[in-house]
Amino acid sequence: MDRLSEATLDRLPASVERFGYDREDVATGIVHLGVGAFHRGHQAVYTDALLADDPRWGILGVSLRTGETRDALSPQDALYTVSAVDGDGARRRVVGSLTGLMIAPEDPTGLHVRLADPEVKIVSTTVTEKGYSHDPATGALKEDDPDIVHDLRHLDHARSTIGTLVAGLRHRHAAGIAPFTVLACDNLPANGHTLRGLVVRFAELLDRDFGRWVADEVRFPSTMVDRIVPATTDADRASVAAALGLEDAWPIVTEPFTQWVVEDDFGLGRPAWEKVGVEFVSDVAPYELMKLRMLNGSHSTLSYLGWLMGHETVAAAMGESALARLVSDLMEKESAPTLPALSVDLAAYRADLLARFRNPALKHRTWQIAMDGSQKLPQRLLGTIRDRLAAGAPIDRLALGVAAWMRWVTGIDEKGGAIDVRDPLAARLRAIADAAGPEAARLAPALAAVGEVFGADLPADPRFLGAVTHALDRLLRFGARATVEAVVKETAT
Ligand code: CS2
Repeated sequence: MDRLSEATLDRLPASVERFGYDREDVATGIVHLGVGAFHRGHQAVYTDALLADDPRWGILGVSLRTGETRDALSPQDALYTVSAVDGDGARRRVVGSLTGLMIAPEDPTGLHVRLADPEVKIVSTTVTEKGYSHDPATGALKEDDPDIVHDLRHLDHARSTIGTLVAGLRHRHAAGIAPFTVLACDNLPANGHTLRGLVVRFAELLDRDFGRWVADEVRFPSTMVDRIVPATTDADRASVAAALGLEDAWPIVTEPFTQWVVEDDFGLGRPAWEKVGVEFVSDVAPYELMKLRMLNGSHSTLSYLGWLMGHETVAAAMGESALARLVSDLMEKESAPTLPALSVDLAAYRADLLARFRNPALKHRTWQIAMDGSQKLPQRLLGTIRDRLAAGAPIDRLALGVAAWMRWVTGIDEKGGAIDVRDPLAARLRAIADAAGPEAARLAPALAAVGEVFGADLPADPRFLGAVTHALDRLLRFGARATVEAVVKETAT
């Protein structure tokens, strides 16, 4: 079968949409760090929709570590298919907004030249929660992180996201070119603000004057990003090939829903993304909190518990009625009450989320969402817990979510089999769990003492520790299914 590419584009069936601009006219106004599935199913799609109107904003996709994306997409001229799927079928579109692909470690100098190009006005990031070299509980730069230590000494060969951004800014500063805007697009709390703190700190450690320039001149708008984009499978590749009549080595399969709320604070202009559905606001924080606490908090809870019950996908986990009820109640009764006032109907938002989780066409693995929990828990569940405790409100369901994570990181499932725990702290968490043994009264406080996840306040709060220990005890004794059923029954009002 021939490959999707510029040369084969006109063989696409009419059922597949395609971009309506000449790619020769497209300039590179954006460099994106972390050109994974999420970026290609979200920002690159919004951008694709407006390049016909304004060709200044093509995207150079950069991988900071491995070359898989470049190797898959370069032979197809950086074209790829996005399929939006649900129970009614699939809508497919070939996206052309990537103007090129680079792998940072292969050509750091070339990347820094591109970052210094005045045509580049925005540098955006989706490098996952663990890609920011920060302490998730405080948001501070981990100055002893080996990549940060390396990058402070060898900025020309920067490995980290922060080092790469600073290398680009430093070249611009030296050449008298106005800085690009840094656009954070990961699920971190106050993502732009957090990234600003990290970049400014790194720049100050290099040189105080340069640090001041970064603090004064560079804009870091925060964003709320939302689209469920599971990892692509071989079955996805096969169904896309069948629909296209052409091979696409790395298609994206996602849901129809998409949302992007962005703080309108760009130093050198921006694409008119509002024409294609992006919401520009002056303060993104309330949207971000809503999304992280409602969607991601329940997504993680659903995934740990669903996986422990033996469900491979989110949709299958939602088929457990008690579990579906638990996450619905978690959103309604524990997360929503902590959110600031917003002109969003939270009951409708919750109902939409439950329907999105049930999407039968998405094979979103619970294991994928369970990954990197140490980096996700603070903004998904622990902030909500802090607000609930401050209000003297109960935290039973949130505590069960945290306990399910603790159960997961022990690395041993309910049948005694191994769990493939992927987390930057996996080895340390496992060692703590092994030393404590399967006794909730020892295990819960030992894991809660991991400061970069729980801070100093939560482990010292008997209400938090009591609720988590109780939930973990039940999970260890009776298993996830019986525990979820019992909690749902007890908390029903
Ligand atoms: C998920 C998110 O993998 C995860 O941890 O919770 O990637 C989720 O699918 C997105 O945030 C949805 O916008």
